[in-house]
Amino acid sequence: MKLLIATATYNEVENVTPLCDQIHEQLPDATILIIDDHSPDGTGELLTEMQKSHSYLQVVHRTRKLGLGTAHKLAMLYCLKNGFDALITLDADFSHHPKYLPEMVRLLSSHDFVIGSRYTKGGKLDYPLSRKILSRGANTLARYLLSIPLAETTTSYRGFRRELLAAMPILSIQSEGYSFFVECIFRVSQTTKNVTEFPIHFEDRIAGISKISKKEIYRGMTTLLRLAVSNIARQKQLPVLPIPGALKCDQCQSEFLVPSATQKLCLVCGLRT
Ligand SMILES: Nc1nc2c(ncn2[C@@H]2O[C@H](COP(=O)(O)OP(=O)(O)OP(=O)(O)O)[C@@H](O)[C@H]2O)c(=O)[nH]1
Ligand SMILES: [Mg+2]
Repeated sequence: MKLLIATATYNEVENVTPLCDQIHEQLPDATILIIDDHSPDGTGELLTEMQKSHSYLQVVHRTRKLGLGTAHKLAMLYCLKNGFDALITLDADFSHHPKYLPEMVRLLSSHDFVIGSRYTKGGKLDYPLSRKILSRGANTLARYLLSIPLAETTTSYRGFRRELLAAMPILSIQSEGYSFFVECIFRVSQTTKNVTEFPIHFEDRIAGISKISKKEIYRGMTTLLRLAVSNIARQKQLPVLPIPGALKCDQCQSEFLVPSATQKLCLVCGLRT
């Protein structure tokens, strides 16, 4: 299986080298894709340097902070465009430990979608109590309001088979920040029933600081309500739009120009036209 392991980074200079090394140790044949949003701490420069010694590392340098959701959307399209059989995504801060990657790959051989789960039997979460309550509440709400047959619905430690990515309405996912993950899993569960989860121990980040803001939490709640309405109304699954390619971005020439609310958005340089 030709595997793509993707992560998004914003100020992860202390984490990227050990992360790449540990992913490579677990899955020596996989390609690693890192999408960096011009991190002020020099993550992007370090990645450029690392590419000289890490032949399996591919990097997309975006010109500014374009959000976690657009980075993951780009990873999904990158997987499809570059002929990978499966995509696995994870955070760069070791909350999603690379030691679980072989189990993820094993489960992907018989499932369209796999998620590393803090809330299934055997899973564990190291957050402080207030964040534990917030996370548990959001997961439970999402599970029941959106009829998702999984205990974990928000974390980004996920595996997708190529066939699923090709069949799901990736380009119709509207969220650009953290709420991308709940919207994405809702569309996954509408596309396939062959999904599974396995327990992980989610450790709080070892290095660097958190980027989640109160605004993102608020956006998460409004996204959940928007999707719940669509679920209750039993809105039909959205059309699967063709993967972009014919049109190139005027500014950076990338082929990752996708529809957004009223305009087109370049997932690489952020130009809206
Ligand atoms: N490219 C990109 N990556 C981002 C952005 N925001 C966060 N990230 C990365 O996304 C991953 C998750 O972000 P975190 O800050 O760890 O979010 P979290 O796990 O909810 O919060 P903490 O673990 O408490 O820090 C990390 O790898 C971040 O570096 C962004 O705007 N752009
Ligand atoms: Mg984190």
